[in-house]
Amino acid sequence: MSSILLLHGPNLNLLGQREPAIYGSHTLADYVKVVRTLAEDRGCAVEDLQSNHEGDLVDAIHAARGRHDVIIINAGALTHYSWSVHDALGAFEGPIIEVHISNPHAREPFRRTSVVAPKATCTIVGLGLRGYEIAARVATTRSSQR
Ligand code: CA2
Repeated sequence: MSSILLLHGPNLNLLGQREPAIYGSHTLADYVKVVRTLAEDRGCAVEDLQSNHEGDLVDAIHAARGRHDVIIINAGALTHYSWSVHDALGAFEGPIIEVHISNPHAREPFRRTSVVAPKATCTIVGLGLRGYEIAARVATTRSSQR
């Protein structure tokens, strides 16, 4: 059975509780559920982790090597400056799908840079829950393999 690691970075545990105008009313559990349901339907296991600590995400990416086939990552604000997440992703051999709930390019200038993107197979932004569904479809499709 193939396996997906779904990672969420800082503050995404607050989804559905604050800033509904930007991030909507869905909770983190809703986002995880969309990926898990679709992936499991297609015979793929999902492990998920949300952390507010950069090192936890780096450790999880290291541990994914040889254990998971695909990483789906919304690194939160770490997207824009975490070279340690960037470097860790560089050591992962499978496809990496970067996903964002909002469209960072339509927001403050600092959000227009992603240090995750150069390591990602593809990036999906601005589609909310639908973006996660697409990410799960891509992750469970053989042609996503790089
Ligand atoms: O749109 C996305 O998915 C982001 O990755 C969300 C990050 C943001 O820094 C990125 O630029 C784009 C922020 C997540 C913070 O989430 C909150 C949710 C509710 C209340 C407060 C923060």
